[in-house]
Parts: sequence; C-alpha cells; structure tokens
Amino acid sequence: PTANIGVVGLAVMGSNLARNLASREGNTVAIYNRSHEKTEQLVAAHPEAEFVPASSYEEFAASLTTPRTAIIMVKAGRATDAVIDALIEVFEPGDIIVDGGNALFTDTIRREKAVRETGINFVGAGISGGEEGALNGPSIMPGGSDESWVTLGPILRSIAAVAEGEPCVTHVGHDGAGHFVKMVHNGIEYADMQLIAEAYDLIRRGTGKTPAEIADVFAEWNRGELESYLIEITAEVLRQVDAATGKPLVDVILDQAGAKGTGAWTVQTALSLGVPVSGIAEATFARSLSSHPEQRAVSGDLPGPAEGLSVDDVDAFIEDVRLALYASKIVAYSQGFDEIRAGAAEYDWSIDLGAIAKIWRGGCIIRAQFLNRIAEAYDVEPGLPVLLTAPYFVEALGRAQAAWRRVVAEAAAAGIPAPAFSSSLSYYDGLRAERLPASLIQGQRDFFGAHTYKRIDKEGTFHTLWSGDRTEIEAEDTH
Ligand code: NBP
Repeated sequence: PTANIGVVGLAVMGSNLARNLASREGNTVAIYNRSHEKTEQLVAAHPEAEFVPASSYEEFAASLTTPRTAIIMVKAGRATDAVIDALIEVFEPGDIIVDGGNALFTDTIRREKAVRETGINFVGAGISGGEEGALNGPSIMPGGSDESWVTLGPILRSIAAVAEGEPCVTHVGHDGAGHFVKMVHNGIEYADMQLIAEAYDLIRRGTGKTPAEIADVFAEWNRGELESYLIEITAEVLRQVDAATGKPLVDVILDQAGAKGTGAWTVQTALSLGVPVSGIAEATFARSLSSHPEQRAVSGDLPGPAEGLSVDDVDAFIEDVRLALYASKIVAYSQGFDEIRAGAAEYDWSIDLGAIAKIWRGGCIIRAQFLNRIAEAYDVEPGLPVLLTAPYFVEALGRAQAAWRRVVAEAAAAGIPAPAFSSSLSYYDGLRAERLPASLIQGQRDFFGAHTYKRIDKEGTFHTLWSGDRTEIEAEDTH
C-alpha cells in the first residue's frame, strides 16, 4: 500500500477534494467511485496528481497504509450509509472513516456510535466552501474522537484554507459536533444573505439607484467593517448585465429563492433546543414565502400604504442602511453562536467558540473580517453568555441602533418587507428589556391550563384559583 488518504465518491466535491489532497506534499490519494468511469476520468484528466485508482472497495482498502483513512464525499443520506457499510467490511479496528458530506448531525451521532462498535473510528466533518473551496482550501469542521484527530489533523490542516497564517480547521468536538457547527454555519449564511438582500431592496426602492450603482455601494462597504465574501459577490452579481436582454441580471432572475435544507435544520434544531435564532428563521421563512408564486399571485392587491419609500438625503439613508445591516448581522451571528453553545451543552461537546470563529475566516461562504472580532470576544471571555454583549459589539450596536430603528420604521411605513432587519431589532430590544410581557403569558397559561407561575418577590410556585374565588395558592412545580 502507498496511499496515506483515500476519497470515496468522485462527483464535483469528491474530485476536487481528491485533487486538493494530491496537490499537497506527502499525500498519495486512493480514489474510488461506485461507477468506475468517474475514477478513470479523474485519473485521465489529472496525470500530475498522485492518485491510486481502485475499482473495488477491497482494492481501495488494500491501497491504503494503516491506519487507513478515507473521506466519503457522496450524496448525504442513504448513499453515505451504503458506503460506510462497505468500508466497514474492508477496514480494520483503528482505521478512520470520515464523512465529508452535508450530513444531519443526528445521523452523524448515530453513525459514530454504530461504527465505533467495530473498533473503527468515524468522523463527521463539515466541509464548507463549495466546489472552489474543496479544490483550493475549504473551511473544515471535523467531529469524532481524539484518537482519529491525531492521524486526521495533519491531513486536514494540509488541505484547509489559510486565514491570517492559520489553517481553517479545528477539532470541533466529539461525534456530531462538526456537522452541528457546519449546520449552524449554513444557517448564519442564510441570515447574512437575507440581510444583504433587504439592504439592496431598501436602497433600490428608497433611492431609485440602478443595480450597477448599488454594486458600487456594496463595493464601498466591502472596504469597511462589513468586508466579507458575501458583500463582495453581491457587488459582482448586481453589476452583471444579462446578455440576452441587456437588463441587469438581477432583474431577469426569477425571484423565488431555493434552499437545500440546512437552514431549516438549523431552525428546527434551535426550536428543539429553545434557542431564539429569529434572524436565521426569518431568512429561512423569507425564502419559503418567495417560493409560493400561487400565494403571491393572489396577494398583490392587498392594501398597503399610499406612499412608497422616498428618501431626501440619499447618502444619509445609505449610511443608515449600512448600520442597520451591520447591527442585524451582529445579532444573526450572536444567535448562531448561541445555538452552538446550547448544542454543546445538550450533546456534551466541549466547543471552543473562538476557534470556530477563526476557522470560518477562510474557505467558507461567511468568511469575513468580522469573525476576528468574534474570536477576540471569546478570547477575552470564553463563557460569554451572549456574544453581542462583548464590548466591541456593544460599541458597534450603540453606533448603529438609531439608524437601525429609522430603517425598520421607514420600511414598515412604506410597506417594504424587511423581516430579518426587523426581527433582529426586536430580538435586540427583547434582550434589553427590563421586563417582558412574558409575565402576562404566564398568567394566561395559569388561567386556562393551571400551568402555575413564579413570583418576583418570593420563592415557590403559585396558581390562582381562576374559576373559584381567585385567591392564590402555593402549587406543585409542574416544570
Ligand atoms: P452528490 O451529492 O451529487 O453525490 C454524487 C456521488 O454520490 C457520486 O459519487 C455517486 O456515485 C455517489 N453515490 C450515490 Br448518489 N449513491 C451511492 C451509493 N449507494 N454508493 C456509493 N456511492 C454513491 O455529489 P457532490 O455534489 O460532489 O456532493 C458530495 C457531498 O458534498 C454531499 O454530501 C453534498 O451535500 C456535499 N456538498 C457540499 C458542498 C459544500 O459547499 N460544502 C457543496 C456541494 C456538496 P456514482 O457516480 O456512482 O453515482
């Protein structure tokens, strides 16, 4: 055997990852794909690469040095289980199976447990950055055991993106921790994209600027605190002209947003954990709303305000929108990190939140300058209960909040949907509130369901005899 690493599944992602691995000093890469043509094609297209092609799982295993290490890059779901089952047959205790696909973290927890019984290590690794990242350097979020990390760490470090001299990979935590963090990464990505889309829409409707002119605004923003890959590509997309019609491309693209489901997973998981990720949820729902043409077709005549948005001071308005975007973005990331914190507590993972911010600085879709500020916040206070209360963010929110309120109010008055801007502001004000009307909710719950309540002035659990004489009694704690 000569290969130190193998890849199973040679569609776009797997081929690119195999080429990335082969391009790094010291790696020889065993490759296998269910339909053998793909293996042959990859070898033929890249004679420069140190590939060891295999036409069966047996041949694949025989070509790997021990501990055998293989990365699976197949369609998430049943295909992953099929490949794991096949690899277990030909691998031995101590070998390492890595799933680099977009698995649901609970599947990864299940698989890790099952594979561990054979003595083989199973690592679920979130890999972000799409095709380009897989080829040139992704951000990698591996879970799995400490033992497998010893072998896997150097290999993954060799292919990961590099940000400020550091490889964008860290051992996130055990079993499903890596896929969990990758899931939340995608949820944050949904929120960030929706916020950018709302900013674009408000500027367009408020100022009448063309998409190309708004591209200049985003390009300018990309030189400041909003600097990020998503802002950068937004400028590129807005500048694009459709060859067929001569119109801005953004005006001829159907306005129905697709989704592959990772945003929904993030929200479903947050609901189970009881974590308010309202920005991510609104972003996910905004895509759903856009994708119901039959509902939108019958809703166009619903009454709205007589006047649209009309802005007097264009520059001041654009600066307001920039600040609203920045503040909402801080909220979205804070909520995402809150979900990781809650997931770690629930599943008993020890996750270094600052290290997560650092490995997202390169290779992935949400890469941004801003992540350095998050890493710094957790460096100073690793147990920070709410990210946005770190001094840097408090200062930024203080600078932004008046503008943020103006933008949300103007959008509402003009009938322009800004779900992520406004829900982020409500979350922010909810956190700030000294008292919340949750006390009334508790009263209502006690009224119709005898769900009991606590008091602010004494210990214990109480119930009011609503259908009796309405005196208060001490009650059993029903929670
Ligand atoms: P696909 O998701 O399109 O999967 C195709 C691959 O799965 C082919 O190699 C195919 O083999 C193999 N496969 C299937 Br389908 N069923 C199989 C089975 N029963 N046994 C063995 N192999 C099977 O490939 P992709 O687009 O390259 O994505 C790979 C993974 O990476 C997915 O989990 C995806 O979600 C993830 N992904 C991540 C990103 C990102 O940005 N992180 C982007 C895109 C994809 P065949 O050639 O014989 O049909």
